[in-house]
Amino acid sequence: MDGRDLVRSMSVVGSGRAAQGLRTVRAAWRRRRIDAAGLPPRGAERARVPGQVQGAEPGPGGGLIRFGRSELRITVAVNGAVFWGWDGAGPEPSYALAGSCPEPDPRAMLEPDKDGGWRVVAERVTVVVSRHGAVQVCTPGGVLLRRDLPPRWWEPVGGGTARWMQRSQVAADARFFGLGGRAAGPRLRDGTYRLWNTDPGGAFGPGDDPLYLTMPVQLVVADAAAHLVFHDTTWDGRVTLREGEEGAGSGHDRAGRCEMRMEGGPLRCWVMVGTPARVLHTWASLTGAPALPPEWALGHHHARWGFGSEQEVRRIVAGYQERGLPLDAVHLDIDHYEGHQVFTVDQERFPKLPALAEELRRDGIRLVSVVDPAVKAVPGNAVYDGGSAVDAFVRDAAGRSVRGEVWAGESVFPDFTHARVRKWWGGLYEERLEQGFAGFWHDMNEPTSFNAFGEPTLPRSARHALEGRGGDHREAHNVYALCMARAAYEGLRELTPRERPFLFSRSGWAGMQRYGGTWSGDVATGWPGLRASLSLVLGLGLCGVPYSGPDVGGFDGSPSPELYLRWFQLGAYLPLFRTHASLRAGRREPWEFGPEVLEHARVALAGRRRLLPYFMTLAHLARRTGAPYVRPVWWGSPEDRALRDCEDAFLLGDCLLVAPVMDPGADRRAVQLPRGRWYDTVTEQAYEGPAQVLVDAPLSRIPVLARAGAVVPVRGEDGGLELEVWAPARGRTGGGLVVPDTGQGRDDPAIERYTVRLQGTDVVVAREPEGREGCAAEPPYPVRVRGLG
Ligand code: NBV
Repeated sequence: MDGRDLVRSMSVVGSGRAAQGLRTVRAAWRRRRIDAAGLPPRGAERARVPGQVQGAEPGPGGGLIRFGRSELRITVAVNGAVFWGWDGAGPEPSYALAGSCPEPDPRAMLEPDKDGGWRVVAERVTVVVSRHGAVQVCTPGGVLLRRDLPPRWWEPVGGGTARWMQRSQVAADARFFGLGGRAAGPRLRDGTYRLWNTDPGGAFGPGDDPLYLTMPVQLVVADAAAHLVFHDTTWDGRVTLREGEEGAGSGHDRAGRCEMRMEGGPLRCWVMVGTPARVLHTWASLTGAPALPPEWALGHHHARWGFGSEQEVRRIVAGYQERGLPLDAVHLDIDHYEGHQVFTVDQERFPKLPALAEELRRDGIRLVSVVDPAVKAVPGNAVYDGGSAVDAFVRDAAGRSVRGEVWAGESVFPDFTHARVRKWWGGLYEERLEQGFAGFWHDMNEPTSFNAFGEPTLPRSARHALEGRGGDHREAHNVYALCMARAAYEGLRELTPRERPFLFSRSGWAGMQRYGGTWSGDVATGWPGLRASLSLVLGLGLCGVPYSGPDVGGFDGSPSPELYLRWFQLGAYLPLFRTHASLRAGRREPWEFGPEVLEHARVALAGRRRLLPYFMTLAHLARRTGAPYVRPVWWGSPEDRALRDCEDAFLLGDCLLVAPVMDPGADRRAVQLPRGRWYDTVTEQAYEGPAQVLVDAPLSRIPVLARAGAVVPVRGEDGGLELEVWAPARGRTGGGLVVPDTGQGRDDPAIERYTVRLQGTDVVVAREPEGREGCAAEPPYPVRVRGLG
């Protein structure tokens, strides 16, 4: 038992749940016993490398290259992504891919290269394979982006799963991003990052790794180009990164390095090359378009672990209403369950939930329900009985159901890697809809099971269907939450065919954006936690998951009024804007921090409401292009190295640059601007980038700058759509996209395009014609020009 285990078990014991504390000790022993019996002992292993090249066979989009002790399959897909798999691994089956694998690009050819190697030349990338099996990814102009050295496997002598290791080199100037949600990012510094979805078991800060949502996706940004590499294997692993160094003027650069060590699974990967926007577009075309949230989900949410009753919910809602503060959703945590059992309601404390939901909905407020995967293992619990009837729960290698310990007590876990189980689980959301819930918040789905020692999850030997292939938890663990999200999403689509399902999930994996978003989990209250919040949102966006946000104010403890306000101001510009906190944490309502904070929070809330049409536009653009709403400042100019290292500001879409305050006592801050003119959206002062500028950041607001020429769709005073247009710089033009959508239905409104130009001292805004014959028209909304000084 290490120190952390001890803290984990003590915190459960110490929280007054002594009986549960003891059960976590039992659960941990049980887990250990199951694995001792169910996992093959690690015996002698044989190391292997590919060996010398033997020959090659061209095939569609690439071909197969044979080595003495392995073979490598390379295929360029029509979307420009390159796939390669060792030992003959193909792209399917895969949990990440949306639907089936894209068609091979017939233009990509396998050709002999010098020294006995081979190469595949495609439109956006050239892949060169050496005769020993090193794989180089180059731009079409021949600049090297990544070199994968020949991999190495360790195979158990008696047969079984092989571990593998892959070392790679990237440009000396390259920066690493991604790997899922990392608290210490977004730029991933030298260190080892684990790929194993983990509940850190308490509030986390920048030093904690891994967290709930990991994925083997790296976005590497260098002068020559960006590339995204995805190792499509769900197993546990570790990625060690080391940034390169440039030998100033000496010409002796040290390459950046990446070493990946995986406990099993195929050695196969996808690589996409281009600008960040292009790479993310290709990634979304491969793994699926991000689900579109309903408009209300882009508003302000209030959650709380510890809403004791319907009256308490009403009291909080009234607090918002009496003060005229916008509120769009209220989240009910596990305390509204009967004895913490999922898909139940405590009838004493929440006797008329559907009526409460209806009442709130009339005021424009939706109810969101937490949903935990663990099911209390007692006959008479309808979910347990129903699941048992369809053989839904995970079993161990001996065929006994695996029991863990979660909130409700001894629990079993649905095996979401089975289509039948997903179907059954998806149907259970009908009960939630009948209770009046409009959205769903998946928690504890790493999956977490409280164990006093060892890992807080299921035994590694627990069996899973894995879509009929069969396997164990080592392979299924990281996709457990992804499959749970799929179950809910598909169930909701059937149950409410005319609505957009809204769900977000604590854990997940590559491709989870197809079903919804995520949130930070239990981020520690404190200034480092505030920084970690932004890191998570940025990093996840670069992995293709654009909708997320933190617990505003942090999960535990009590933020100072200043910290709470700065968090609130940041949250107001993130996709999921939600205040939430733990059972024992201090209050989080904006009026609990004194009149000054209340007034500033009111401004942040009003600002968010005003920006709703912009957020909705960003949601549509994310769905169509894969571009996250929240982007690093280098998004449009990745070659600007000063921007690449900037982690304390972000672009919200194309139009806005948000510079949150993440240090106590600050009333000004430095902002690294990308090229072009930027206006402070409050003072309208213009700044010229690229530059580092000092801007005012009084307690009343965080700096938000608008790009000259931008068209920002906003909600006007009367609730209608308006265009806020920022004057282009002299000699420049501007423009923007608007997707007018105020709904929650399935229809897909067309994208409207606007152009902006200066005519004398006037700013002229025109709507671009839709068809070829049409002519430019006046915008159908009121236009407000700003920045004319
Ligand atoms: O359901 C209770 C909490 C929830 O409030 C939080 O947001 C989750 O991240 N949940 C974790 C389980 C308990 C954590 C100590």
